[in-house]
Amino acid sequence: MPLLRALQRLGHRPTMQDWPGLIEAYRAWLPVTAATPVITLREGATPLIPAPVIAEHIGRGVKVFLKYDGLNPTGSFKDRGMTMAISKAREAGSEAVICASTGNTSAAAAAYARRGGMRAFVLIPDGYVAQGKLAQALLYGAEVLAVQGNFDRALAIVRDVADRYPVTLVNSVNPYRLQGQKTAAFEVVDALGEAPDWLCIPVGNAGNISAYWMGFQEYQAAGHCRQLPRMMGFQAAGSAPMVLGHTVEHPDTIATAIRIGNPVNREKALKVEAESKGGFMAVTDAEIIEAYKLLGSGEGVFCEPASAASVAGLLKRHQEVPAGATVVCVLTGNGLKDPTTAIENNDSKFHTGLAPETDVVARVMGF
Ligand code: AN7
Repeated sequence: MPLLRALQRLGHRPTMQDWPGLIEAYRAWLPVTAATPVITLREGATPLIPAPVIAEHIGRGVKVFLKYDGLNPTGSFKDRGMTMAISKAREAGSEAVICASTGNTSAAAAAYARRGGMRAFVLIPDGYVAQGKLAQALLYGAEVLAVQGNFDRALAIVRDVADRYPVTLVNSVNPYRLQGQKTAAFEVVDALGEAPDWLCIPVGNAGNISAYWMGFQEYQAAGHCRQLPRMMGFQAAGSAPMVLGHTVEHPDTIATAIRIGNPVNREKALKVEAESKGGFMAVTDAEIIEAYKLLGSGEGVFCEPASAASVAGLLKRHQEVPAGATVVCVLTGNGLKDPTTAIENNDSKFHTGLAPETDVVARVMGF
């Protein structure tokens, strides 16, 4: 930021083109070399938005910010991991990638793979992917395979396929994914000038919480922040293996993005919990929807239901937040991903079938 201000004083008007995408922006922190073909859609640099309405619900001078990663090119944080995973796959000469997905990974994998000239195979749980995400995977040119099983089953299959055939696995077991995703923590510290006291984040496969922790730790080791946040991971009550301490055979929640019963990054995430003095907690679908609506109608921020779990969790645990603390809630995906849930869950007035007359409209408005 100081550099940008200095450039502005010299008459430079900042534009989006100043942001080269996260690999170039954080190249020194990432496992790339001059030989890595950078496949980017200029992801990253997402806003950290103050959330005064949520802060007021909590009170005691607590400051709340939303890391709105729904503003990435395909509308979710998955772009951070995918620019890395796809660039490295291309570097290794791969011609096809595969993933299992509750939706967002499939959209990101499809976009980046096609941009890199590769085939993208995506396995999704048949009937449990939000409409916008399916639309994206298809439009980006993925080969979509809907299986009659949940995400966990689909992940087991793609791991098998990637073991046996010449396709690169780009789920978060691919280490380059978490390397890319850790840049979100860098951006939070770059924006605040320090790490927050709490980091609230939705948890499915537990990759993102592990990536954030890696980012905060690396930044602290380099002296970019003094403290580390407590990492607070929130799962949907019907899909809460990290909270229950065991696999959930039949995960269920309105937040289909985190409808995951057997998180592959379980061990990493347990370490994050211990090292950060954080915790995993469950929020009900009703609590998720309340937070989702409050974010929309109170803050003007439209995220998908899974993302709202971070705010639902903060509201649920608000008494434990120290007075004056700074809290960042990660909003992992854009609300436009899942229009069905928004249309079915809101408190807004929607008058239909009105006669096209000024008097009629005015009367309905209450005049
Ligand atoms: C909006 O797309 O697993 O705990 O296949 O889409 O790192 O798994 C999505 C996960 C949170 C959970 N918020 O992140 C997939 C997929 C949104 C998500 C998560 C997902 P992790």
